Amino acid sequence: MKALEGVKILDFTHVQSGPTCTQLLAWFGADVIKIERPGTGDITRGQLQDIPKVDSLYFTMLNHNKRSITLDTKNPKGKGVLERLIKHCDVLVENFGPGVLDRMGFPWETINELNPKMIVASIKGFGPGPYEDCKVYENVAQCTGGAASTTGFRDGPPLVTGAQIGDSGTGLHLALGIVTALYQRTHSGRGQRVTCAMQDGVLNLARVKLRDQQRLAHGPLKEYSQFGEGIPFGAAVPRAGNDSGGGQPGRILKCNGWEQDPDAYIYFITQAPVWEKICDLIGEPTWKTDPDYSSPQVRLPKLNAIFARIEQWTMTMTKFEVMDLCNAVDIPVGPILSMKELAEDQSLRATGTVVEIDHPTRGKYLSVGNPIKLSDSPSDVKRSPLLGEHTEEILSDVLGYDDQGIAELSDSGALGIPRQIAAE
Ligand code: CAO
Repeated sequence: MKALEGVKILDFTHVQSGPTCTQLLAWFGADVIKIERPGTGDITRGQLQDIPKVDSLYFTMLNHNKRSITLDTKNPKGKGVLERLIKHCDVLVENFGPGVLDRMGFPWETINELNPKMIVASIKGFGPGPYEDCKVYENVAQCTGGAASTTGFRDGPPLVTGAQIGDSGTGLHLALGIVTALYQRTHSGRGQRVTCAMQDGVLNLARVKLRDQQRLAHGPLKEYSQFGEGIPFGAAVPRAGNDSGGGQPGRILKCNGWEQDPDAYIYFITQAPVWEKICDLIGEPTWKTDPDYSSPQVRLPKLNAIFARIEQWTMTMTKFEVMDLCNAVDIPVGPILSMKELAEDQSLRATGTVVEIDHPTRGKYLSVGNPIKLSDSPSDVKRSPLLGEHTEEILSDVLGYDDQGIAELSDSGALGIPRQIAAE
C-alpha cells in the first residue's frame, strides 16, 4: 500500500506550479483526477512541442500517474459534474489566476458547503496585498521573491536561475501544506484552505539573503568576494556571483578542458575544518601554519588570490579527478554536471531519480522521477494521460453515471464538442 492510497485529489491545476504538487501526491499513491478544458486541455500539452501533435515533454514530465477528464466547468451540466467531484474528493488543488474559481461559481464557501471535509489548496502569484490580483509566471516570482536581485555578478544585471524555484518550489511547498492539512483533518474532521503564494515560496528559499540583509546593518559581509576586493557595500544585499551563501568561502573553478567544455568546472569550498588538507593537496603546505593564511579571518581579504592558486591546481585535472582526490580526504566539491551527464548517469537511473517512460504517441522519453524516497511507499512512474483519456471511466466508475447520463452530458457539450444529433 502506498502512503497516500485512498486519498482522492481533484486536480484543477495547469502549467507547472500546481502540476508539480499533484504529481508528487500521485507518486505517493493518491488518485489524482485532472480536470482539463475540452479541446486544448492544460495549455502545456501544446507548448514547446518537439514532435508535432504529440503532448509536449513540458506536459508529460509534470503529469505522471494522473487521470484526465475533459470537462467544461462553465457549462451548467459540467458544473454538476464538478459538484459531484467536489463531494467525492478529499482535496481540490488549483493554480488559476486570481478570482477564477469564484467566477466559475465555486468560491471556498460553496466548496466548503458541498464538502466540509474538503481541503482546498491554491497557488497564486502573490498573497493578500497590492499585487494579489496579478497573474504570475516562474520568472516573475523569482524576481519578486528576492532571488533575482541576489543572483548574478555584482557588476552585471540580476539573473534568474534554471531551477524552477518559483513554480516547482511553490508546488513543493503546497504539497507539504496539503499533507499537513490532511493530517490535521484526521483529528478535526474538517477541511481547510491551504494557500501558497509564489513570491512567499521564493522568499522562503532565499531566506539566507534576508539574513544577510540584516547582517549588513552591523558591517560588511566579509565572506562576499567584494569585501576582499575592497568594494563598499550598498543598502541592499548585493549579487554575490558564485560565493557560497553559507559562510564558508566557495567559488566555481576551471578544470582541465574548460576551453572546449562549458561545464568543465567545479565548485570548491575552502571550508575551515579542511583547510590543512586543501593546503597539502594543492601543494602549499606552508599555508597551514603561515599566520597570513592559517585562520579563516586572515584569509578573507585574500580569497581571490587563494582561489586563483587552487584553480591552478584544479585546471591540471578533469572535474571528476578533482572530485575523487578531494572526496578521498573529505573535502566537499561539486563538479558542474551538465543535463547530458545527468541524463546518462546510471546511478540516477538505478535509484529512479531519472526514469525512462514509454508513451503511446511520443515513444520513450526521460523524466525526473520522485526525488523523495519512502522506504514503505515506492514510486512507480506511470506515463501522463492523453487529453480526456479517462473521462468515461471517471464518470461511470467514480461518479456512478450510467450510459444515458454520460450521453446527456456529451450532448450538452459539457465534455467537449456536443455530439451531432441526427435531424428528425
Ligand atoms: N472549463 C471551462 N473554463 C475553464 C476550465 C474548464 N475546464 N479551466 C479553466 N477555465 C477558464 C477559467 O475559468 C478562466 O476563465 P475566466 O478568466 O473567464 O474566469 C480561464 O480558463 C483562464 O484561467 P487562468 O487565469 O488561470 O489562465 P491564464 O492562462 O489566463 O493565466 C496563469 C495563467 C498561470 C498566469 C494564471 O493561472 C496564474 O496566475 N496562476 C496562479 C499563479 C501560478 O500558478 N503561476 C504559475 C504558472 S507556471 O509558470
